[in-house]
Amino acid sequence: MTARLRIALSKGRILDETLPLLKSAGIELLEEPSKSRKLIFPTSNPNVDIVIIRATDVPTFVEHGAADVGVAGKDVLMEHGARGVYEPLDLNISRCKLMVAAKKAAPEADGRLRVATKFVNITKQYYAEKGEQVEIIKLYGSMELAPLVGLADKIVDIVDTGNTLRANGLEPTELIATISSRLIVNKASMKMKHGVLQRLIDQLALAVDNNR
Ligand code: PRT
Ligand code: MG
Repeated sequence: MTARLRIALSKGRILDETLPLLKSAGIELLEEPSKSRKLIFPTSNPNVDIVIIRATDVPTFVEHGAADVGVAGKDVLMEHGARGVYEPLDLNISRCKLMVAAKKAAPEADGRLRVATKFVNITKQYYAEKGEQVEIIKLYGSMELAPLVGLADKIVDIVDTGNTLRANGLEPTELIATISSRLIVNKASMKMKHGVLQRLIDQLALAVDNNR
């Protein structure tokens, strides 16, 4: 008997860039998720289905075994902690940088630096390691707005082309980490479904190499 597998992905760039990799492992969606309100999708492999959830929820699903495997940005994994999952493969997709940014030619803040971000844990750790006391302001999106309206001196955000920063008169000041998306695996699944998971990891690794 072949073990059943559930894969957790998020809509958008991760789904778009993971599907071709899964295809080379013989796993294809049977319907277009953007045209559906479903959350669980069957695939061309009767033993595999795909759940499509928020990017930040992927580590939670995999950690608790609600999905056996998932794909998540390293930023999301760093922020989540992701201690409860294996991270066997860098898929080398959805690449970007996690950066500190500020208004162009902004003077250094007097007093305690205010940093707006959705990456509260990463930001705390980054400034703690620098030995700098900062006030972190948690936002859920549109971080770029914060320096423009005086909510914060700096932001910590994802940068790809830099167009979003430029369009808002901001510039990157420090690199925190280079980011790509990773395959993550539930620890119990890795033991219980080792054969089928190791085969999937090997097939994906081959597809990643062919993309380089
Ligand atoms: O959008 P939602 O709130 O549902 O979740 P999410 O933003 O976490 O998901 P999604 O799909 O936007 O991103 C998934 C993953 O893709 C992230 O966790 C990153 O690892 C990776 N990734 C790669 C990016 C980008 N590139 C990216 N450009 N994530 C976000 N962006 C955004 C960024 O937040 C900023 O607003 O694009 C803007 C910057 O892009 P440039 O090209 O203007 O610099
Ligand atoms: Mg987004």
